Amino acid sequence: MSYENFVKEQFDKNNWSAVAESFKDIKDKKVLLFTHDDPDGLTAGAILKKLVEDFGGKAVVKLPPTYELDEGLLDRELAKDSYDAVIVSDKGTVGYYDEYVNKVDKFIVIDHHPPIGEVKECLLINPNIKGYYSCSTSYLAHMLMTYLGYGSKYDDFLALVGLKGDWAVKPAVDEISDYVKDFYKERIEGTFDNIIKKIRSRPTMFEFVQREYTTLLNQITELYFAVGGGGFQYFYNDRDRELSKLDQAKLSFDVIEAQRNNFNFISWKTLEDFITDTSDPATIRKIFEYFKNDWDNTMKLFSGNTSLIHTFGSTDVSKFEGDNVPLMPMAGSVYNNELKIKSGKNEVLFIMINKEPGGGVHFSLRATSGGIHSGKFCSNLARRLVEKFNNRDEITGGGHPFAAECKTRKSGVSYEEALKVFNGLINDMKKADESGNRQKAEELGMDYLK
Ligand SMILES: [Mn+2]
Repeated sequence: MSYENFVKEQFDKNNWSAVAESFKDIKDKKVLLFTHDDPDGLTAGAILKKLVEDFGGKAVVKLPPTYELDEGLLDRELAKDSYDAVIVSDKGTVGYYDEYVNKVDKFIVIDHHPPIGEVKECLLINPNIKGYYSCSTSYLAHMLMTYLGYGSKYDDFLALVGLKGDWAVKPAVDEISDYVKDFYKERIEGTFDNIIKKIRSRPTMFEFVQREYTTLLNQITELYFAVGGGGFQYFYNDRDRELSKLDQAKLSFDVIEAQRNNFNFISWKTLEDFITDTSDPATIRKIFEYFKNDWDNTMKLFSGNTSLIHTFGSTDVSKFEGDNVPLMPMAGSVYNNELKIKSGKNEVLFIMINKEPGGGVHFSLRATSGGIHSGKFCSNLARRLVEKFNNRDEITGGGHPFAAECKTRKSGVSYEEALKVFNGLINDMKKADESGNRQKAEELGMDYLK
């Protein structure tokens, strides 16, 4: 099928045309665009901003540190100017977003995460309400742009980077999600071959099933991750006086936007060629060096401080506890694969728990199978923490079957208290496992019992 036909089919099947229609009268209007500060969110934001501008509107982009859009933040931003529409991109599909729709003429959510609760009132594009199609918000933004008759090679590239950032395309191991195949064949292969070609070079954070090959795409996406703080606000302001006032998420977005007018991808052979073409090579090089150092240090910490806590079905659950550990989730994906080698036939769920410098606790899960649903685990953990300590604005959790996060941030919940709730959840899982209580097991994300 042609990519355009695929897009049309998806819009018809999912009733997304209303969302597309809502862009058509955006001329001279002001749009407030919240997008996630990870590579997918940044690239999705750049595509959506361009789309608003293509229709003659103006978009103000915000990259808040919390994943879900907090009502207080939304209200504060809306009070600063008069906006006709809000777009929330790659920031979850959350039931309580429905409570925001009356704050503005149009409230649009574009997202690929499995929903938390039910969204009925928002203008929504999300293919993962029922099933699960591996993709990215950058790709959904690109589909929307394509449906509306816009696009460019640069937008194809941005969609690709977001897909890489969220693991939907893995050119180093020849794995491309079914949901993006038509796009990949038509727009990427034959055009961006120098970017998706396998090369022997430093393995990136994306090389966790093998470490032999990478691609320039993997390297560029990792670089955007490093520069933008990766959605985890891994910032280097305190390391270097020259970086002390830098807003890294904004720098990453600005670099992505600036490259639209300097897109010499054909001449890119190495990551350094790419960096040289960006709008701020010196700062980018500096941040990337800090990132690589942190990465190596975290891998060393994992190998010294990880232990097996329980085996559920054929999934070995291992736990790491650390204090102020940078890059934990990404390095955890690579370490998770080392654990898998040790576990032999068994699958692995690696749970990392980090005491954050700001006082919060960060739980990060990486799995080699969907046997225990990481996203359900984290949303259950967050729900229990909220039930006990309140503060829904600070405590959040959720994610994909293989990768998920839960953070307590500034909720004031201590490390010990958070760990108690975590241990309670693990104990309830053990009980459900022993009793074979299917309903309870399903609720707890123990999908291996299905
Ligand atoms: Mn995403």
